[in-house]
Amino acid sequence: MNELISLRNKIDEIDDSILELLKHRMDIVDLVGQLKRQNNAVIYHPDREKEIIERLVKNDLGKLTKSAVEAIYLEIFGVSRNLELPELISFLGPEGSFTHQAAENRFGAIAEYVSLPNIKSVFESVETGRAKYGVVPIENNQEGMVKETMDLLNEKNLFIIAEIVIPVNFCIATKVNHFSDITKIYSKDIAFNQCKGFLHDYFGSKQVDFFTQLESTSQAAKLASEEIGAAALCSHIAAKIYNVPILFDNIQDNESNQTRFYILSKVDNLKLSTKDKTTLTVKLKNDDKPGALLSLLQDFQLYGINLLKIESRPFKDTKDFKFWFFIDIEGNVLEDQIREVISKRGDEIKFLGSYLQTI
Ligand code: PRE
Repeated sequence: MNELISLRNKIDEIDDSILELLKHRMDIVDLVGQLKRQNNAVIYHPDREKEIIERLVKNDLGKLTKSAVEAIYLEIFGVSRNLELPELISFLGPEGSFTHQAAENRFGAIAEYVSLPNIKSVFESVETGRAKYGVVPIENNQEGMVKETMDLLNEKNLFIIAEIVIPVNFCIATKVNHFSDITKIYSKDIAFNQCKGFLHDYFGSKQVDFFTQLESTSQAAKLASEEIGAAALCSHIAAKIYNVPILFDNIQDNESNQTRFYILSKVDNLKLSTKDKTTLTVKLKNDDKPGALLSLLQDFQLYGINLLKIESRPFKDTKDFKFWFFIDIEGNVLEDQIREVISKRGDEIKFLGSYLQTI
């Protein structure tokens, strides 16, 4: 016991030092904030944040993992940004959704968040200035693109300023200490489906009513926090919001399930980094003539631009079966070759944003 007390005393001393250093860091961040406000500069700089993390993880990390360093620093950046300018971030809810998790991963736990019921309302909150940034899903690597997000980007005048990729990880959160004490598991249909293997291995002998389906995994976490013996199959963030300990983590059948999200803003926040991506929508002018798409692709080739993604979407305001394209290319609009192609193609192309490429 004496040993525990002495170890805890050491931890207290270290925490005091960490706090002093964090205070010092925040004094400097405050000066950065003052400078930025004077120059009307953008507060959020994902490229600078990435640079800091990449520099730090090159060090000897001891018992820390790279992702632990990243998680700690994303919280610090969140506190920094809030000090520089408190910002409201809207996301596709409900609270505890994977979009909420993506938003928190990027902006930290301290930022102010608002959960909105659909993707359109996230766009509107940013358009009207009620929220500074909006977070919406754009793609799941198992299910494909989120059509509503592509269509709204084409329709509205907002910019993509960053992309976030997070693994779709599920956990079992419960207040009981051993899985055999769990009397009920709450979750949503999709989550039950994506964790069949684990549920079969651990709870295969249970009756059907042991598994109770709800509207959202956050509702599941809430019930797990209230009912004795109950567990939730949910995201990390849902467990965190309702303060339910995680008993099993990463229990999904498919390890490679990932979702990509966009951060939307009213300003384009342009900054050149080492590996950028530019998103465009394209309405081809001569689409009734052979080779219309080929001519665009040839321009990309001519200017040395690598195509990353091309998706077609229907025009909804005509009776024809015509379509436009949602395109990702490598590079930044600040670079000559991309500017030249955009100006050469004229009003065929709508620019949606250049941002740091995470995948
Ligand atoms: C800081 C905070 C927010 C930015 O997104 C990037 C970095 C940080 O905490 O290091 C500081 C800052 O505002 C900046 O370097 O521009």
